[in-house]
Amino acid sequence: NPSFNIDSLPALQDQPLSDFAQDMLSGMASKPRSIPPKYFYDGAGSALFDRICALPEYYPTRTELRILTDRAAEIANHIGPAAEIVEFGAGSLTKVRLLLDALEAPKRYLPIDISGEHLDGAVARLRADYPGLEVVPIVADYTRRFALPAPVVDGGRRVGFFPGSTLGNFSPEEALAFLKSAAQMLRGGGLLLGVDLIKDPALLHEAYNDAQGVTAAFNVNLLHRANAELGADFHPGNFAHAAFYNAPLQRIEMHLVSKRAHAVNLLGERFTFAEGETIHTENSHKFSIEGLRTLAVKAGFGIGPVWTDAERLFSVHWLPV
Ligand code: AVI
Repeated sequence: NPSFNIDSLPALQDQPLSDFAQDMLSGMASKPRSIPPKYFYDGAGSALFDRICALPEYYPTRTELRILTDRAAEIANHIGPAAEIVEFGAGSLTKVRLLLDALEAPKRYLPIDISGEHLDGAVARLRADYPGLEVVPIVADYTRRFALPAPVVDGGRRVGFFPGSTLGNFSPEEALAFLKSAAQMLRGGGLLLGVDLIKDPALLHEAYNDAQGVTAAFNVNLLHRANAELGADFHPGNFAHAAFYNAPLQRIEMHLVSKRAHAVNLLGERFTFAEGETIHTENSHKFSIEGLRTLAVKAGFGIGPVWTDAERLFSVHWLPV
């Protein structure tokens, strides 16, 4: 065919792989296998996470909300005037409402989240309820470098908000790197940071092994996502949810355990699984108040007050910078 032109064909093999594709390939090729937890949060995964937050066993969300509700005035007093709030991993934008109500009229709110789909709906609801507030959603992976718009007011203080103990999903090195870059971004203001505390492992076990199996569905959703977005052929029924407390490392670990010997095809590669072999999908580190403060100081923050609940399940720290 004389009109055939190879340059007009889509160069499939030259197309750059998405971050998810690259991280899945390297995670399946490594031993032990792993998938970074940030990939939990596609549309379906974010909705499952919202259901986890409402579970009777999952104490962190309601405990942190209670602390923020009960101590809002005191917290706002320590934070002082803030021109804008930057929230990392904003999700459904529920907790920030407590801050917006308590702080002295912030002008702008910058919610950052990896899931654009989830953020859009939440932003529309927030705008309707706070008509005077400028809301600028940023769809970004805040575990990597990203840029913030110029400050809304010259010399206006920027306050960071990082609730939910998402810091605990980073490795200790990643947590330090994140806090260092947050300290630079927030200089002149500070960070309001919520982290889960070390506690009775039985309580932790229940929180990550709920009776309704929502956490299991959240974990297995990673495989559905890989099938839908990368054309993989995971059979989710071949994997079981496992979550346990690793006491020496002070973290809950989540894994997907292969129930039988089988193989999976992913982006032209074939990966064999032995029975009992696991894919490590998440670490959720638990902190002591002193441990968190040491980390914050290493990253360049000062130490402000900390608020906890009566049972000392969860902690909210004000870290000025
Ligand atoms: C978002 N992150 C703090 C949750 C946690 O507890 O580590 C994610 C989660 N994984 C299982 N349940 C909830």
